[in-house]
Amino acid sequence: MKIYINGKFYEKDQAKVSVFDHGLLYGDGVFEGIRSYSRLVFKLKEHIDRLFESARSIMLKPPLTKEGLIKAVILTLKKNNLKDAYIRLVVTRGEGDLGLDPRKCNGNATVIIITDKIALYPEALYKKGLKIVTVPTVRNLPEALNPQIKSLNYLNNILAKIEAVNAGSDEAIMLDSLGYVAECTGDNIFIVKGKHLYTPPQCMGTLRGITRDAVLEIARKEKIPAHEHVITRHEVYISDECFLTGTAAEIIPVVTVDGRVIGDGKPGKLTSLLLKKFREMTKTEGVRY
Ligand code: PXG
Repeated sequence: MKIYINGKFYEKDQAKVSVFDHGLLYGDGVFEGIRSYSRLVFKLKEHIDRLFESARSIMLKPPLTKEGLIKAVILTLKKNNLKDAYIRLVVTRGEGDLGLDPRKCNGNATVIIITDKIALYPEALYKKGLKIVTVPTVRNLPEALNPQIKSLNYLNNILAKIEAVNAGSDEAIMLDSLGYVAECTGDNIFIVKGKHLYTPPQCMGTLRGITRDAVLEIARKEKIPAHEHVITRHEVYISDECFLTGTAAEIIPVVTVDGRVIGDGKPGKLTSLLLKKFREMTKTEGVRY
């Protein structure tokens, strides 16, 4: 495995950054999780745009242009000869003396690109569906650490994941500070009621997921009415179908939430249709390498 760090490639056991990197010391940095399918990188431009937006918000200047980063991602995929891959793109504030002040890093941001085989939920779970719970840890307040910033500081989500695991559950629903459904630890959430699709708006504690956007795009094409609307736990409990979306999981059905059975307790029809259309999209759209 060849890992890209600041323009050079290293074997896995040699791929190291300094203990003074502010990404490690303070979680000061941003990242993206991207996937490629049969040598097509899915929504690469959208991921790079989101990375640059996260970076701009925390006043971190990536050392490469968008085009330069795209080239670096493609080069890393080629070097590793991966047809289907999970790509982790990380930009940290870089190496600097102790202390929060980003100026200590002198603008020497670190770029890391790891490409690996994809580790997914087992296929059986797509047929069976996930059992998930709502957890006590609420999603970060947008006015404190906006969830739109895909930063290296993921403790908010990790705490929620720990609570889900402790409850013997596959995933966690995180609420926003008003008690509305926000998202899961690394996925967005959708419900189906009647013929309508609902997902929380991105303004309160919800990352604008690229898979979420792809599902909304498919819904528009298929003339499925889709709404970005606040969702309560009650609305999830009485929904006909529920599913999660994310780069790693794609579209995965949910069959119970807080012990309430969703619909008939099996992955729903609309969920399966959307997954089928999504997989078609990943086969035809993307940047080829
Ligand atoms: N919400 C959060 C909080 C996320 O971190 C998503 C939604 C889905 O977004 P995309 O753009 O992927 O549809 C994410 C996704 C991983 C991993 O390594 C991925 C994410 C976060 C943490 C880990 O699987 N991001």
